[in-house]
Amino acid sequence: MSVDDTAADIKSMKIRGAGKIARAGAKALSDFADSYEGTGIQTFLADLEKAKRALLESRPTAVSLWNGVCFTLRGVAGTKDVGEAAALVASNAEKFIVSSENAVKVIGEIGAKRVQDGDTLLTICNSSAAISVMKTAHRQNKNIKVYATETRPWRQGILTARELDAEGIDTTLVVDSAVRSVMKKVDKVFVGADTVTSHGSLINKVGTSHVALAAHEARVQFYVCAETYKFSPMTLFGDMVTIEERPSSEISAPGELPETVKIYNPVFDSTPAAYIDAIITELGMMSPGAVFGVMTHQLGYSAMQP
Ligand code: RI2
Repeated sequence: MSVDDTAADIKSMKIRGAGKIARAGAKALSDFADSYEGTGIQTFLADLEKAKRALLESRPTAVSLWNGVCFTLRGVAGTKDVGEAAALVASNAEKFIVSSENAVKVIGEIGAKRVQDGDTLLTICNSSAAISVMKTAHRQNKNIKVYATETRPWRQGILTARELDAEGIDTTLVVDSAVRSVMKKVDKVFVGADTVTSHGSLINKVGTSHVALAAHEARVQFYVCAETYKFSPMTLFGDMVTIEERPSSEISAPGELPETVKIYNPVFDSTPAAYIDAIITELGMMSPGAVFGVMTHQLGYSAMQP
């Protein structure tokens, strides 16, 4: 698929989910490089830069897209000709896609260790990483029940409920405002991540911070399922994460409200590290406080480049 079509599909949320948009970005760059017909390396690098910008501008919050795109273009500026550059883009993209899919599987295995037979779980939105934990626990014959929150305005909770049900998991859909009431029945919360900051806060679907507050109040464990390419290197340098605002039409149909009523539609929110028991990554489970060390020491210099 072309870079412009991929960027448009990410923007319209035809392709959505922090991991999926990162893989789609990597694949679009790989396809672009593969079908490139020019021969000048400088023009190719400039065109790649334009393609990178188009992808990064499609959605601003999930750092996974930024990391996936940057990983795919790593080392390309040092290549001698278009053939070498295109081959590097393709092999980087392939590496990123394979390792990111594998990370979701590993997170499922690590996270499932925290799920006990008989547990009732709760999740918000539609996170492949969080769903991987629930599916893995279920496949290990642990008897679990899951509450999926509807997740307005896009109602991705419907996707989650369908997916869990298809797996044979006992699933209950609740509206977002029921979270505090049902939390009394919940043992553990597993959510996904769009971005994890250097001090261990979570940026995820709007409403996640309410889920975390309700879990904290009810002394329910709150786990974040996040591949390490959702760690944001820019936050090491004090950058704030941009919270995407989407069109008002996603909340209210045209003509439904007087024109004087304003609509505000932020689609992510920030959950402070204090409300997070652990972050489950493909490298293992860690406390939010360990994110800084993992970012700077374990992931190395490349993870720190803004
Ligand atoms: P995985 C989604 O964003 C949700 O916020 C979800 O928690 C997060 O991406 C992570 O999803 P959106 O694209 O990468 O629906 O775990 O706005 O699939």
